[in-house]
Amino acid sequence: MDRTAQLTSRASAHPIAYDPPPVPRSLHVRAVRVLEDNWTGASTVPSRSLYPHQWSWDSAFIAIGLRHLSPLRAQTELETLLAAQWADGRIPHIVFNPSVPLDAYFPSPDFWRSSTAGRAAGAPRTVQTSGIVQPPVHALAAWLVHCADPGLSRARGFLARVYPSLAAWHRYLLHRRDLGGAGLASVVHPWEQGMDNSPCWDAPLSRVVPAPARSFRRADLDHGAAEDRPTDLDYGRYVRLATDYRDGGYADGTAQFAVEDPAFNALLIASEHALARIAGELGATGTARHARAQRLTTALVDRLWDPASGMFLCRDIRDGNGTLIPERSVSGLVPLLLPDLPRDIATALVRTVRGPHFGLGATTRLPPSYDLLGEAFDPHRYWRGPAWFNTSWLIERGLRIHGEQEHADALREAFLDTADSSGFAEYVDPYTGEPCGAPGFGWTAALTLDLLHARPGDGVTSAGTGTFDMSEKGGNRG
Ligand code: 9WN
Repeated sequence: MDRTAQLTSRASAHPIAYDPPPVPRSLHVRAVRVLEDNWTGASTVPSRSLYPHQWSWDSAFIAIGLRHLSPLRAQTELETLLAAQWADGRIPHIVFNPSVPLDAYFPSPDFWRSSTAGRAAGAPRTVQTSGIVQPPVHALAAWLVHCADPGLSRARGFLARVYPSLAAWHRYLLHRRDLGGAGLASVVHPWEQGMDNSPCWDAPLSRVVPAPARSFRRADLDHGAAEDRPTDLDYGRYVRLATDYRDGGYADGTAQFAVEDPAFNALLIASEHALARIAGELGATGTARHARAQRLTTALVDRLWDPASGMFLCRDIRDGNGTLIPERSVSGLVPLLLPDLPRDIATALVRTVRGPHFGLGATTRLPPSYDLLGEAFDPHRYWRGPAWFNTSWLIERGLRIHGEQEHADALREAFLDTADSSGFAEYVDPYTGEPCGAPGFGWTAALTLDLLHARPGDGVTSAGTGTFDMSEKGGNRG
């Protein structure tokens, strides 16, 4: 049976009340092909050319799409990543594939030296990883993967096996990374937040002395256009921060770059709600976790909400005053994902994403990564303007959760059209949809499958319920 037929037969074995729009078979098939091409046997690379290893938040998004194709492969994707977790709880941002040549990606395993430099922090001995992290989408992904086939999940003990790792991961972020002392997690490198060269980092990065250009060789320019990628100066600073972290044994607390970011923390909150659901499925009570997620939401609003901008901003923990960074990034819209957000804040976020700074539904069809009116805006350069598919997926979900069905439907349609017409590009020009970066990108294809096959609101309830009630597909299909 081919995969499309498998999917159809699995879906019909579990009839659901929602009548989804017809799935364009050819788009489904094209997205599946990307995921097949990028599959290594145990995980999925973001891109065969530019990113030939396993990336942390990519794998979480990829698992969310893979669950519609093969729940087993989706479980395996997450299990492979978690097998590289450090003893202190961190999930590394890259798990290196030992069969890929060292010069295929920079920084390579011999830069991070995880098994030696990371020994005190509990890096694994048998697998090489980076030493920084990425946004915690994993518990949310694990729950959604479980919900796609609870019978298989239970038979394999999937949630029981991943729960302790996910709990340790959240503990690491909430304790070791609370560098601002207000309960939120800080990122200590732009790569940790996932939006590498966002203009939000320009001010905190300007205090970092770049590593000399001759001390490293970028591999990304072998595959990507220089004008679409971060600059050499950015790279010098990324290398300096990573080198200092490594040379300090990956111990937390002394980083010269430390930022509280809205998307990173919103994803942590969404994942904490998911972990509560997972605990419930395993027979424990998730009440304490839901309560913690609500406290975190309060901290997020207290620390990062900026009423004047109508969105969340980043807080620079190391500038001497802990000030909000006056740059509008798509990161500041991602908290829309949270059902517990105060109503007035959710309303303001919807207004902002549709207003002149992001232009959704007016000048753009997908939300740009950065303020269209910002001085640093560039429609092609990495996270300084182009539209990305993972953030579009998160905002589509947020719009739906907060009852904005019409806007969510338009964004879903724009996502699917653009993913298809761009050849599942890594990112696109927000005005024209012109493809940029790597073609055949993992999370673009995976999230296409999710938007094609998931029920709207799948895994979450709408706002106002006080919890993330993600039970609609889980719990009773085993
Ligand atoms: C550094 C893999 C990753 C994504 C990030 C994206 C880019 C790496 C790079 O690619 O970052 O981690 O080399 O630029 O910014 O979000 O996870 O797809």
